[in-house]
Amino acid sequence: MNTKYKLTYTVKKPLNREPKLHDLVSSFITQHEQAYDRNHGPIPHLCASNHRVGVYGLVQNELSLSIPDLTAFPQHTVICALQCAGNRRHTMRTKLKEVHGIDWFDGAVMNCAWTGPLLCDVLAAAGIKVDEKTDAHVAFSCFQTPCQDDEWYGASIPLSRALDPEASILLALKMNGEDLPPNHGAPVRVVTPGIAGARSVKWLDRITVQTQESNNYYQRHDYKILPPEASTKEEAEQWWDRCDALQDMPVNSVIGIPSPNASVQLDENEMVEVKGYALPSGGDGPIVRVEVSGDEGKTWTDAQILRDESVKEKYKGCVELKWAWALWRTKVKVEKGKGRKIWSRATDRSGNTQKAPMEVAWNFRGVAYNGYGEVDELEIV
Ligand SMILES: Nc1nc2c(c(=O)[nH]1)N[C@H]1C(S)=C(S)[C@@H](COP(=O)(O)O)O[C@H]1N2
Ligand SMILES: [Mo]
Repeated sequence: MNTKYKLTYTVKKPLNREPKLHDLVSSFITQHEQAYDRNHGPIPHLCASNHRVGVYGLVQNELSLSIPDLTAFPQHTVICALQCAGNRRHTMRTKLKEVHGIDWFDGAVMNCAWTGPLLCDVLAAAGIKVDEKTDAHVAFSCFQTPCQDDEWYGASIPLSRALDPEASILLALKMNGEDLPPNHGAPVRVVTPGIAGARSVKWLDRITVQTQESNNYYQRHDYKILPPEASTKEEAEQWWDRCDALQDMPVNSVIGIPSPNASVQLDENEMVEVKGYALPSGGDGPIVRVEVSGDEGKTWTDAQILRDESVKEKYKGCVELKWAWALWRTKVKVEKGKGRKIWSRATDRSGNTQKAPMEVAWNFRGVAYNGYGEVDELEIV
């Protein structure tokens, strides 16, 4: 363990928190104060002036890159949603069956503008020794602190994805135009658009091109969709090696306004205003449609997908919204009374759409839940 730098929080009690949904859906770009935190260990406060990222493994030239070295590569800005695989776990737990993991509600996601070199450019500088067709992987490691289940934090993605410039995978130095804050990975983190947040390794120390996936606990023993028969920790043991690591996240949407249990006054047209976010599946963005139902799916109304023009102005040259979330709003009819529900259903460019909650398969870790967005226990007056 590196004890040269300040650490905050502990292995036993890492920082894990999510913002209020009402606030989260109020801004297209998530400010870092509003962004969820997910840590498997303490937060290291590293010094940008002596930090280095090593590039090792199946490469022609091993590299040791300082932050100025990373800044010397062409810099790209990508607006993307970064989401914990366990986002919405609470809904899976309450609608389907008990699951194992942090009780995330719908706020373990942020939509930020990330800036830094493309991973593929850094790999090109090192020179890859295997051809694109070989089943190889790019592993990311952080050795700064021990974690709850391993001595270090690591993840990997397929080499083919890492080499694809269209995949927009970054070694991010900036978040929303400013240096990364320590809790989000300063001075450099990986950002893997469309892929589960677990692969976006913070406080990046090393990139390794290898023939195996990362052997870190969080790649091999967590962040997988196990089949429903793996229903206890003991049963899960037989499945970890047989299931693929979760990479692309599924299409999703969530209702942020109104809040559950709220008492909502109908407007002059007897309608309720509804707002939320929607996320495309993996690389299949952007979101093309969001529908909302105030009568448990009998009728659906198309929501308006909101476009934030100021973002185009601020992040010129980065108007591609394929990886971003979509914020949306609409008004729906809901009958007066108690115990009312509103649902949302998103569809992305490739036609992937959400299923009704009861059609979603349960999994032991409660990852990648994407049943309809739902707000319930409303009192409509
Ligand atoms: N080094 C390191 N990187 C990490 C993690 C971690 O615990 N340690 N958590 C991962 C997980 S599970 C998620 S969802 C995202 C969360 O990023 P955030 O804390 O910036 O929200 O970081 C990923 N990168
Ligand atoms: Mo996560």
